[in-house]
Amino acid sequence: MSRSPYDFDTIAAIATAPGYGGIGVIRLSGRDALTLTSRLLCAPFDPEPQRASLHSIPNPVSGALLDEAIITFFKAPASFTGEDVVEISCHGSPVVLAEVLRLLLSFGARAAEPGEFSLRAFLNGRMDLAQAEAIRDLIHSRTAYQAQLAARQLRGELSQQLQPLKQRLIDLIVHFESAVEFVEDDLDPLDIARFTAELDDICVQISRLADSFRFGRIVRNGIRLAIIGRPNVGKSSLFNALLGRNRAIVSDIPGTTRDTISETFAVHGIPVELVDTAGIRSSEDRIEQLGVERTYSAATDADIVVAVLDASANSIGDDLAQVEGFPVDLFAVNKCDLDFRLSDNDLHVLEAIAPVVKVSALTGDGLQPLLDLLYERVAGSGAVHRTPGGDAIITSERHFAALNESLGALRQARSDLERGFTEEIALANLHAALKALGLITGETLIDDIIHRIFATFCIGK
Ligand SMILES: Nc1nc2c(ncn2[C@@H]2O[C@H](COP(=O)(O)OP(=O)(O)OP(=O)(O)O)[C@@H](O)[C@H]2O)c(=O)[nH]1
Ligand SMILES: [Mg+2]
Repeated sequence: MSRSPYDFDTIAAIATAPGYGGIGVIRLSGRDALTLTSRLLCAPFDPEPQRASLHSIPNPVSGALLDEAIITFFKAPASFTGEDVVEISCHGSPVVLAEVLRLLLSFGARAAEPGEFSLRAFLNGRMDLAQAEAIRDLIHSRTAYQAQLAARQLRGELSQQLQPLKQRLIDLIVHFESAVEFVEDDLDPLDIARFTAELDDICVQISRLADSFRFGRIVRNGIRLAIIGRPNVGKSSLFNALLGRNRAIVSDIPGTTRDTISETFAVHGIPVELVDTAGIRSSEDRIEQLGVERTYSAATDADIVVAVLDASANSIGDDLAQVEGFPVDLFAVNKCDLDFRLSDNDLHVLEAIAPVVKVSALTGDGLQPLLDLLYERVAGSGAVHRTPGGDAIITSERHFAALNESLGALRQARSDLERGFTEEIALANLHAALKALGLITGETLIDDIIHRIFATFCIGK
């Protein structure tokens, strides 16, 4: 049988999350996957590939039944890792899973390192690095939109978008290499114009991808939003209304919230850490003072600060005085279900500082416009990337750095050409640009970096 270029030992791990469940899966990958399974079953195991079958797993010493399991065999190379893979679906008992894994290890399997199955899939050419990273991101996604982006990358969207750019760079490199080899004279000015135009266009495409990281970073990391304001304006009520549950204590006693509370929710797929804060006022109460200090820190640490005002108050003077000096991104004028006492002039004053949304935490009115405005504020023009089937969105710092490295080299190559430098000099930068793009898909990564990337995966994946 022909071996893959990477001929590894057989690894085993529990692939499902810890805890109790309907089923729990143990995954084996490597040349001895079938033999080890036969030893586990104390019986010959010669299954049809890609088919699931029911088997009894006995205790090898007493012969008593340990569990009944559905076992699926994926024959190399048509498996996740590209090697022989066996997936043993036991009942989801941590005790049974641990015992089955222990038996497999005692028969000679090795416990898989985090991400080792995906590492093998990558090394055996089953997927490129960007796709393998997408599996990790898909597993760790906190919002449906994050999962959707990861799934698009897993399907190869980013790799496919990079492929034609890499091909165009290769064409340029081939052209220059042959020019260096065969042409005595300098490049024709017409040729230079053609090459610089081609480089410009490649730069535009790479820049577009790199620019998507502005939005991609937010989708990946989320934002922190602090709700601030005077006591009793309805900050905790707004916090609860946005979360959709009564997390914070609400009362008509000013100074109810003493400490910051935070919870995460999603706004159009972006994870938002919402922070409720103590109402700002000067107080003799030491605990309240400490709470207000925390409000200051929360507002400083936040990406977005929403200041809440009371629409039924006679003037905005008090409310504004308390939030003065804070970097307010948005005013939420709350309690709009009551008498609206703010004058047009008050609203103009506010609007001169930041956008204003009228809301009622009590009835829910105005909450959707508030969320839409928040989204616009954080996503900005990046919001256009949300259209399905659009360009790939970069969500990884590593990919962003590689794109920028490639852009830097391309711009250097372009300016060298324009300034009449030799093709050799431009070539060095074109090679560097191509290599940087290859970092994303893993073609030009050194072993050490590859192992560090896969170590961020979970065990069993
Ligand atoms: N009518 C009306 N009452 C509201 C609204 N939002 C909050 N309230 C009431 O206003 C009072 C204060 O609400 P909280 O949410 O505790 O106010 P807060 O800003 O968190 O106050 P502190 O924690 O003391 O700083 C409570 O009695 C709420 O029921 C609203 O939209 N409409
Ligand atoms: Mg409160």
